[in-house]
Amino acid sequence: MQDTRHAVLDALADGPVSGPDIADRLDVSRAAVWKHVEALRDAGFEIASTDAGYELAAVPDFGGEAVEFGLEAPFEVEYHDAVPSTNDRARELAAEGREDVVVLADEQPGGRGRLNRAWSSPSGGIWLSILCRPTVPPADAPAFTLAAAVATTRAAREAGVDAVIKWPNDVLVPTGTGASQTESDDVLVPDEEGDTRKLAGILTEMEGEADRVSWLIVGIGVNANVDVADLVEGATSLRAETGDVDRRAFTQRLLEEFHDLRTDLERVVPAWREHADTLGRRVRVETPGGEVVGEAVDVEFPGTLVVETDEGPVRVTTGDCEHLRPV
Ligand code: BT5
Repeated sequence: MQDTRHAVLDALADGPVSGPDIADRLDVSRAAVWKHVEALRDAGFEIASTDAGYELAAVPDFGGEAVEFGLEAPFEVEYHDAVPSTNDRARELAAEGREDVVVLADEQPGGRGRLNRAWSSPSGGIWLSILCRPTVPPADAPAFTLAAAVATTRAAREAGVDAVIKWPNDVLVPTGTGASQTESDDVLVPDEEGDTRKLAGILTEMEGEADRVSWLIVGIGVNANVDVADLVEGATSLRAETGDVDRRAFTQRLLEEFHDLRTDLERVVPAWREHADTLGRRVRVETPGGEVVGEAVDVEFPGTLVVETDEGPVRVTTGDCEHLRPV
């Protein structure tokens, strides 16, 4: 949101205040104030005009201005009712040299997961991409994926859903029906189906040189106020787990938490461990170099999974991870 519009909105929130008063305070013309008030009304803000002046009466449920209003993180939010993929739109903004912009959409007909897998993104979700330009080497980029997983998990927990993180980027909700872990590891099967359901996923993309990230886009998809029937099998939504949520508040919490963590990357891994469901489990990780099977014993900065295998510890930086359980 433009700075003056932001200031007009803040003045209205502290209202009632007259148009001339706002104009004097912000050193702009009365016509400009009127233009901003009308633009805010068009964006869904209810602005009452009383004898005492203008006053903010209601904030829209969702949208760019709505999320920016009261957001305690320095992001501009570009909202779309529908955009093929917020990550693709963020890439366009990156090419224009922008930073600290969040692209947010209600619906994404071309949502993408990792390795170009399809990501179902019906209307009612929270589909967003954060474009930033951290001054870190590319090798540190995974820490931002972990930070996004922590931020999403914390926002979900505050909304009343017991979310956990599966390495590296899945936010899951346990169904409570799974077999408990035992020491036996004779026969192991993936516990994807039935034991946990996927609530959110993260897709981090970046461009950079050997020693410096140029831009980083963290795409986060949260199945918020959507029916599970409109998602893929094995998915869940906030609606299914706890009922519809205030998407504006949820998005603000997520962005604020992400911002806090990105400014202090040292805190990311300890925060991730707190919510991790992967540590202490038997896992099978499909990596570009082959399959790694063993017990996930730790995560190290910037997001490396340490798997204790029969041949000793193996450090995995990327791959698809399955939690295994004995049959
Ligand atoms: C991910 O990929 O989990 C990353 C998803 C990132 C989506 C966000 S939305 C905003 C931004 N814009 C984009 O275009 N993308 C990002 P991956 O780990 O590869 O998981 C993909 C797999 O999850 C698919 O193959 C399906 O099996 C499953 N899946 C697809 N849609 C899902 C959904 N809505 N909920 C849960 N699981 C889903």
